[in-house]
Amino acid sequence: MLRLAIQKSGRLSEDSLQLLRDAGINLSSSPSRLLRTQATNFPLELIFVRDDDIPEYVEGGVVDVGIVGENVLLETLKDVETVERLGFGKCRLCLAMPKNAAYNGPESLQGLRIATSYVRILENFLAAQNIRAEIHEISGSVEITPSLGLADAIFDIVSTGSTLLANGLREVATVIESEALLVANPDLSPEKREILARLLFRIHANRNAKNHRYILMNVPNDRLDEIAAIIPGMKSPTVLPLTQPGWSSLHSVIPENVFWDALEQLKAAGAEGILVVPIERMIL
Ligand code: PRT
Ligand code: ZN
Repeated sequence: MLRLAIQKSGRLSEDSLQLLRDAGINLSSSPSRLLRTQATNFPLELIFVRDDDIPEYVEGGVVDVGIVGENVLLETLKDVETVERLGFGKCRLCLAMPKNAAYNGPESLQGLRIATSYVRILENFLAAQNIRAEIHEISGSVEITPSLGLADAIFDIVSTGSTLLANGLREVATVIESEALLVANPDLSPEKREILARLLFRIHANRNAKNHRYILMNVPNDRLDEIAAIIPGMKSPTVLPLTQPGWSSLHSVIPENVFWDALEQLKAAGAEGILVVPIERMIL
């Protein structure tokens, strides 16, 4: 049995549960009011906690694995292994100042009062830039401190930037980018490692599927080589004869991020009846 900690309620909760659902893992009860539950079809126990506690629980072996924001992990500096970057919960840790304050690089922060919940990350940044500033540790609503006269700048999480804007602040520097991470205790038993590997296999199959499309088209035989060369597939494409003489059906898998460009080129090169189909699961 592998024990996984996820955020009980917050910005990472729904995406963490969705990751498990996409991996075909069913939970024995609805997680909304519970603190722990088990999967019915996979050797996984789920514990719901505050995100700030996850690195410590994973390091101490209270749980085997956890899903936590990189920002939280970097701040807590716990000895855990990052197993996978999960691609959700994306945000950045930024320095922001009142919109009319001058900023000409990190030296503008010299001697200022900076409010943050991320003291350690900020200290490291300032030390690396050789800047001395007064750090004020605040546990929440950091954005409001400049307008209250408590700070000259803030260092906080930003995603869309609308909270900064609403508080009359502007982003002046990004210090780190963050996303949700799957982290593990470094000393997992071989049995737990194996369950984790099975979970990762499913996560990868989903990610690969999301990042690719299946593409089919009809191609005149005399253009087959030219058209096959356009397709940025993983392997050479499959070619099947059509009943109509002189034509073939060409199938391939292409990366999601290039398929629009490829479509235009394929059409221009004489491909017809092009179909692009989503892939449910993909194992490389
Ligand atoms: O109760 P618990 O301690 O578990 O939760 P929490 O309140 O500490 O964390 P939560 O749920 O707010 O965030 C969990 C994680 O989500 C963070 O640690 C980040 O890794 C990630 N994340 C992604 C964010 C944001 N985006 C985000 N926008 N965390 C916080 N914010 C805040 C931001 O600070 C601002 O105040 O949301 C507000 C809106 O942001 P804008 O820029 O879109 O306006
Ligand atoms: Zn928290």
